[in-house]
Amino acid sequence: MLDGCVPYPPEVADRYTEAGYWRGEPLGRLLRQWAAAHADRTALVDGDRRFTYAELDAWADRLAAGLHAQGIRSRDRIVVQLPNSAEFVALCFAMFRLGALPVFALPAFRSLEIRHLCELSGAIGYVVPDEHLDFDYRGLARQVVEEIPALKHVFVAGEGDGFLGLAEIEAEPVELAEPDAHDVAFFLLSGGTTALPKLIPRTHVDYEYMTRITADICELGPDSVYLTVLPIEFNFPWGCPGVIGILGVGGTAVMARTPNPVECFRLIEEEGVTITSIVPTIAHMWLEATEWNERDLSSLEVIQIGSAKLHRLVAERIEPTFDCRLQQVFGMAEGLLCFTRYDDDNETIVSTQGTAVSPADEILVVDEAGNPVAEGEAGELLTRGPYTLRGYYNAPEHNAKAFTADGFYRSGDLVRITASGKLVVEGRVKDVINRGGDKISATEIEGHITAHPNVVQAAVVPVPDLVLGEKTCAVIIAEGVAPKLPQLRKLLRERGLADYKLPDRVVVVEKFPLTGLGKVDKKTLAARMAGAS
Ligand code: OOB
Repeated sequence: MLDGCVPYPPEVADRYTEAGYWRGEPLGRLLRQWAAAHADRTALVDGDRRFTYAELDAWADRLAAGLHAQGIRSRDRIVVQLPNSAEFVALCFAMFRLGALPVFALPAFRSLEIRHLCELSGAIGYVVPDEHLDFDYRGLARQVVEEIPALKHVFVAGEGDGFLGLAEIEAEPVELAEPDAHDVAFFLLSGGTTALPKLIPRTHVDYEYMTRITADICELGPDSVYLTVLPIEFNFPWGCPGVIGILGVGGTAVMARTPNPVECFRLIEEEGVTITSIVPTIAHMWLEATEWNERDLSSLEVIQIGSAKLHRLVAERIEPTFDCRLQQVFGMAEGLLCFTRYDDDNETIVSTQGTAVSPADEILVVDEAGNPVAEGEAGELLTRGPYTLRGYYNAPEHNAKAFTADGFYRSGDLVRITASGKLVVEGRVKDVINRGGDKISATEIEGHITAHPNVVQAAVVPVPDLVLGEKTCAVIIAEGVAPKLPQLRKLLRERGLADYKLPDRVVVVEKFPLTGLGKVDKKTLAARMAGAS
């Protein structure tokens, strides 16, 4: 495995292979097989462009050859920041064939996050769109290239404007050595318990297994049509079963540029979408939109909802409003997925996050001392299994804390298991704000806020919000004139932070409540802020 990654112990890997979970085939080869089986079926729909499996397969070959001709080699890292698009899929499969490693960056990321990802991954390349949602990514690329000398290549999906366009580098397919299927295929990003995201190496075999088993649970087939609503770089739309899962069964993935119901409902009607995955905030927005919607949404068979706590009242409205199934999904980029199942009773579906998708997923619920809690009690979720990472990339110190000695990942989520064995998310022990499914590290934001000359100390806590579930509240102790919200947001934006990370509220206090150990007592502080709204 790539240096800096933690491999699965050999006896565990053998067990997963013998059980048939891991099939030993790299993702680039799998697309070839899918294309052979479904050559003329539609693989991707992106605006008015449609691509058959044969076309996608050939495109990936041409792009792989082009990247190779540009000097990109196996194990080279490339930060990929593209909107939901056919290019993203073709580029990823091209890189899988080459053994080069995409590092998934969210389109919302700005210079600070991109610089961090480039440095952390040792990337030599960066791929951006020309423009997306009124933002010119070539300007961002210019800024990043200046600051990161290791970045030798920038490719642009669309008009290069001084950079090479992706379409320009395509070349006649060449013979390429296949990567090892047990090695890293790409990097996902962690939801930010640490100040800046960590890289999650996902292997060809682990990811293929996860997409296959979830496609099976969702009963996907060649007639299934998946609508990609969430940013495609998220684990949820990419592989739970998402885009890869649908391609594995010969179905069609349709790209939505935004979660806006006008766009998404039109695509559902026009393309006969059968399945999609969204976060609770979007579910809420779509429910409201059904009041005026005139589109025919009857093709929808299931809506998967996850990434943040789904309020029971919202959950209860999904099936009657959309006349389709609701599937609750609890997941993480690190691995473990829990789904409710189609044949679960209604109560289970509206009030739990179901059960793990693989029989080989191991789940422990432990107290603060690391001991298993009594049945039905809440505790921290620890997990390991055939598609859960064993360590973040190049992060030995963090890994020592984030994993137990026997390889369980400490999720930082507080959960309980019901008498019938279903998982229910109760809260978190990690210092993260879950803003409508977007994960924000409190530590990261605190660091930036204290850069303001008049801020002595800052503590960032979640406050409840009807629509987003949680919003970000920055509590500060100031010296002299305290900055107001617009000033703080401006400061953070100038420092290169993504917009979704900017605080929604600022509250000035004289002092923070402290724990017995003298640390800021965030629980008490969050409760006070919730009361003060
Ligand atoms: C998904 O992945 P991430 O990596 O963005 O975030 C993971 C965290 C979990 O540790 C948990 O804190 C929270 O998001 N979460 C939920 C949840 N699903 C995820 N909290 C409450 N209820 C849920 N249903 O968010 C993700 C990855 C794959 C599939 C679905 C979600």
